[in-house]
Amino acid sequence: MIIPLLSGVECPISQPAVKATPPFTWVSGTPARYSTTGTIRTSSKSMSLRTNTSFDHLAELFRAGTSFAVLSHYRPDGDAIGSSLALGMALKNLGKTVRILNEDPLPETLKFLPGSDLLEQARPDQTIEVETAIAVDCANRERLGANALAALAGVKQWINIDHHVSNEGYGDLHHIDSGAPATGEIMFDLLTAAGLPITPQIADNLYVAISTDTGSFQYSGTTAKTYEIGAALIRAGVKVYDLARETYESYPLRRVELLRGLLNSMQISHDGRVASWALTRALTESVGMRPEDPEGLIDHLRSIQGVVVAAAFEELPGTDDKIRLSLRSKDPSVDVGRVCARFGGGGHPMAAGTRLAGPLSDAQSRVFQALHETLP
Ligand SMILES: [Mn+2]
Repeated sequence: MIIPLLSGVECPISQPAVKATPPFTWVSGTPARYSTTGTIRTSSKSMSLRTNTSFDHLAELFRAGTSFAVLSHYRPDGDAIGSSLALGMALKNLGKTVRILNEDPLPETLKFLPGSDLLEQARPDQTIEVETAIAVDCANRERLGANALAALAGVKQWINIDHHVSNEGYGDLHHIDSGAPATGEIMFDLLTAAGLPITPQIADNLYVAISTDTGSFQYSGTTAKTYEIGAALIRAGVKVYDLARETYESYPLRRVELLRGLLNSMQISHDGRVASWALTRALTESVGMRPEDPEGLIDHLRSIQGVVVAAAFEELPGTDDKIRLSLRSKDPSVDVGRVCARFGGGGHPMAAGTRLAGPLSDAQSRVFQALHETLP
C-alpha cells in the first residue's frame, strides 16, 4: 500500500522515491517506467489516471519558447540542483533566455557543479519575467518556496518534471515517472529524446543528480538502466572519481563533528533492531550546523547489522517543543510510513517522517512504543 507524502509534512527524505522499491512506487507492479508517453497511475487509491506530456511535446515547447525559468524544491539536494542546472544549461545551449533559481542558496557542498554560478536565490519582492517555468524534482508547488513562486507569478505556463510518487501533477503540463530513482534519470532521457547535446558540464550535473539520489547507484530503485545512463554520462565526459571525491569526500569537518555528537546520543533498542539518535538544539548550535549537514547521516544507523529501523529525532528551533522524526526501514514488511502516519506524518514504507510534540524524551517513548507494536 502506498501512503502518499502528506503536504506540509516534513518528509525528511530528500529523495522520497529513491529508497522505495518498485513494488511501492507502482500500484500495479508493472514496470511501466520506460514509456515516455501515456499514463501512469497516481498514488491515490482512486486509481485515477493522469497523462504525462511526451518528451517529444516537451522538446517542441523548448524549441518554440524564448524564455524559461528552471527551479526546484527548497533545501535543495544533488538531484534538485543537478537536474536544474542540466536542464537550464541545455536550454541556454539552445539559445534561450534562462533563469535558474531556488528558494534557498546553493549548498556549499554542491558548489563544484559546473554552472552552479548560474543558480540564483529567489529574493522577496522579485519579479522574473519568463514565458515558461519548469519545476524539476519537486513533489508539490509549496516546496518551490514562497519567494520563488511570487517571483514567477506572471508566468504563462508551468511544467512539472519529477519522480516523486507523491507528485499529484501540479502545473499545466507534467512528466512524472515515479519509477525513476532520480529526476536526473528522467532529465537524461528528456534531453536525449529532444536531441539536446549532453555536454560534459551537463553530464557532470546529471551524474551527480543520479548518484546522490541513488546512494551511489545502490538503493533499491537502481536498475540496469540507471547504470546504462551512468555509462553514457561517462562517455560524455564524466570523470567518476573526480565527481565522487567532490560529492562524497569533501564534507566540511563540521558535518563530521555533527556525526560525532549524534553517535554520542545513539541508542540501540528493541533487541538490537532499532538504532536511534537525537539531534538536540544544543548540538545544532555547538557545531554551527547548516541545513544540508545531516543529509545522509542516518545511513550510519541503517548500516548496523541487525538493525531493522533507523530513527533520527531532531529538536526543532522555536518555543513550541516540536520534534522532527525521520524513520528508515531495511525490511519491506516493517512499514515506517504507517508508523509516521500514526503521528500525523507520512512517507513510504521504507522511508518516512513526521513531527511530534516534545519534549524529546516523551516523543522518543511514544515512537519506541509504536515501533514495539510494529516490529514482528
Ligand atoms: Mn530526486
